[in-house]
Amino acid sequence: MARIVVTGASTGIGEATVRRLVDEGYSVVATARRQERLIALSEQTGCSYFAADLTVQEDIDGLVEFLGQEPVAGLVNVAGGALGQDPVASGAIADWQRMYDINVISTLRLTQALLPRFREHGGDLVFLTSTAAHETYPGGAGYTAAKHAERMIANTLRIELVGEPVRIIEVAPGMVKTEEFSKNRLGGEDAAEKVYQGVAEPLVAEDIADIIFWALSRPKHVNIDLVTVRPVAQANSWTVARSADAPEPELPRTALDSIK
Ligand code: 8X3
Repeated sequence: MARIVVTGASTGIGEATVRRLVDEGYSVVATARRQERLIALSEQTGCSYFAADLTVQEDIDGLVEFLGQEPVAGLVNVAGGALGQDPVASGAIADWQRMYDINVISTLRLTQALLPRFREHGGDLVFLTSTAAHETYPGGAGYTAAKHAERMIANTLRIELVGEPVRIIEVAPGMVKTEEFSKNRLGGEDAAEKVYQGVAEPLVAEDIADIIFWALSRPKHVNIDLVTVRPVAQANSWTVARSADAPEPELPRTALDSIK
């Protein structure tokens, strides 16, 4: 049974990925900061877990020790997220630094820690970036900068490791309605709800878990470089079809106003 490590496993896409991979017969090691959520997930799915803050090297080392010498077939880097939607002119430095830390440096740390095994025995590295890794939009620069940087880890590794038995897979979702992404970004339920208001069927975490499973389960000589995925109601980061009675979310409009 192939063993896969999934980060960001306490909620949203990470959690859905753990559930899907377990259902598909993988042995999954779930990691995230919130131990109580991991315990519940483990009880429900049978995954194993290790609570870790991936911004802390000691926790990375602890996770590697927990994994021991048993083979690891893959790492799915889901942990990350957005903070704020301020224009560049007033973006909070601390938010930008934190986004760089959780999306880029944490991913780098764990990737570096597991890479020697993958190079020796083969393995899959999945990077859950975002359409924000490919586009930008008013109010988005802190997040898009971090996601572009995370994507460069994947793009560069694919070149550096060419010919080695390591698959480098990027999955870049657009609008996915999850429990926490927009709430964490905008600081509250109400603001988060507006992001999805009037949008017919935003993607859900299970849609992305499905793609991650699909990419991992291709024959070993097939590398899915990139999957970009959005709901039908979204054309790009700033073009979203909403029902007539739904207001445009306030924050992007504020950001647009501020650059006029
Ligand atoms: C989430 C997509 O549009 O909020 O990663 O940047 S977006």
